[in-house]
Amino acid sequence: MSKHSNIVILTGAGISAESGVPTFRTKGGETYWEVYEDDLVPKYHRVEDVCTPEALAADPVLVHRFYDMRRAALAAVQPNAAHQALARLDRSWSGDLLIVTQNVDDLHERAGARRLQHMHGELNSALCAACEARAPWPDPMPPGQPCAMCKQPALRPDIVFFGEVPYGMERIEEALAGCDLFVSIGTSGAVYPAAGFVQLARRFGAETLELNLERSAGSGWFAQSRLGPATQLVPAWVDETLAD
Ligand code: BV8
Repeated sequence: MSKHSNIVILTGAGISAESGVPTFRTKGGETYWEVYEDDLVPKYHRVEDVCTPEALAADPVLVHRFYDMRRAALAAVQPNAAHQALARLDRSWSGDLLIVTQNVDDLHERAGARRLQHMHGELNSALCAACEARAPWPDPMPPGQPCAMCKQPALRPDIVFFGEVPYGMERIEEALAGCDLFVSIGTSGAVYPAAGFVQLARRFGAETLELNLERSAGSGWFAQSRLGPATQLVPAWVDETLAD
């Protein structure tokens, strides 16, 4: 890869997989979350049942419990070599760099990444559905928690559900317009607008690289695809980029 100045990196569930954070599963064309509840048998939650505003309105107890379980599971996982390599790149890179993550876990920041945008929200944050105030929230969040700002019993997981607008889109589009390298790590390319970022980057003339365990829905858009586990591919790519 030639020398670059400004880099945008998109990450998905695959970068956290080797930390033990379950990715999506698709069975018979349906997308599920594989969630380990108290017992060791994974339970499958259909995305439509837990990741839409309609699901939150229809069954707040289920949706809050689903996110409580995933938030609690964060205490048992650690950043892996891929998160650490990206944080090292972030610290050493003198050009523009933005890590855009679709993930709602906190593993990028725990590895030390700073130039980071959570476009689908964060497990450790609460959003007030009444006044849109946000607050750090590492604990369980039963439905109806009062907002510290407006006092309404309206706190919800600070998560971008399907049909809601992802966070930081202006910042992301600006970074894509100015980058000369776009790297996608551990994402299936199943969810938009994230899945379309590679096409935007190409239109702006950037070089494009995919690092993924297997071919994804978007592989055809990338100038180069390297297949393998993120904990091997990402540190090697960061070494290569810093040595350029
Ligand atoms: C929006 C919440 C308008 C947090 C999530 C029809 C066509 C096109 C689009 C649509 C359509 N109908 C509706 C839409 C839009 C919709 C959408 O894309 N639907 C899909 C299902 C078709 N999108 C939306 O609604 C978005 N909003 O469009 O608003 C708008 C847009 C722009 C500007 C203004 C307005 C909102 C989408 C956000 C939904 N919320 N999550 C949470 O609970 O997690 S998305 C959810 O799915 C996850 O957060 C994650 O982002 C995504 C799953 O994708 P991945 O991260 O890629 O994970 P996955 O498991 O699928 O893949 C893992 C990959 O890793 C695999 O490829 C695997 O091979 C690889 N891997 C595994 N292990 C490893 C590995 N790689 C390396 N190493 C390993 N060890």
